[in-house]
Order: sequence, then structure tokens, then C-alpha cells
Amino acid sequence: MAKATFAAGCFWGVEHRFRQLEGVSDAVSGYAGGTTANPTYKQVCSGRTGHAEAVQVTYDPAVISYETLVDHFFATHDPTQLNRQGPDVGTQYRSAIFTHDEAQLAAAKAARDRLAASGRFARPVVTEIVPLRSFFPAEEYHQRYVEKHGSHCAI
Ligand code: MHO
Repeated sequence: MAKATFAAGCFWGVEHRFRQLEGVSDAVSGYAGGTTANPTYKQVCSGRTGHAEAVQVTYDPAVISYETLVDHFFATHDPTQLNRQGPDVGTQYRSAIFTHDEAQLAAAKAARDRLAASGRFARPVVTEIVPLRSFFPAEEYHQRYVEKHGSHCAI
């Protein structure tokens, strides 16, 4: 099993969409890319911790490739929106890929460059691609939120 970490706006929907994929055994909503340890949702919402709402995916590389996960990531949000996603505004909703090793870093950057060159978007792709430093799982009530409550997310 391998791990991959993505931020694409409100993590409720991101987690839900990754769970649909064959080869993905788990998806955890959490916080990545910030400066404080063990942040709370409220702290992250303030925009002052630097974290993005992120989802850490556990997957079987024999069933689904990292490249396919990255394609799914780009296909299910708008990577041209800077520091927002739909109605959710703030750096905590930025588009980001937090990579776990050099191979992921290279694959994510290549996918972003291909997408940017494809002409699919009129505006620049602003997705941040950086090595993951730490991932903090979010509070329990954020996990499987869409399954429990239905979707309240923009996309
Ligand atoms: N606008 C959404 C964002 C929630 S998501 C966990 C809400 O507050 O319902 O950031």
C-alpha cells in the first residue's frame, strides 16, 4: 500500500470522491502544508496556520497508479482558482499536491505541465506541488462527512 495527499477545496467532497476509486482502500480528511502541529479545524479556518484542507489516500499501486490518482485530482476540481475552490475562499482551500517521494514529485509536476499545455483551461493552473512535511488527520466529525450528511460541497 502507498499513500498520496491532495488538497482541492473543502475536504468533505475530496475525501468522498477519492473513496469511489477502485484500488483506494482509505481516504482521511486532514490538514497539510502549514506551520502548526495538530491544528484544529477552527484554527485552519482562520487561515493563519498555513494549512490546506487535505485528503490522504491509501492505495494499492498494483490496482491504481499514482498518475491515475493525479488525473482524478485534476478532473474533479478547478486547479485555476487561486486560494479558493468554488464558494470556499481562503488559503486553506488552495489546490495542492503534497508529494511523498521524488517519483510522486516528478509525476505530479509532469501532469500539471501537461494539463497547463493542453489548452483545457483558459487561465493558468495554480496548483502548488510540494513535498509533504506532515499530515494531521482532522477531527472525527469531518471523516466520511458526505456519507453521513450528504454533500454540502460546491463540487
Ligand atoms: N463552506 C463549507 C466548507 C466546509 S469544508 C469542511 C461549509 O462551511 O459548510 O471546509
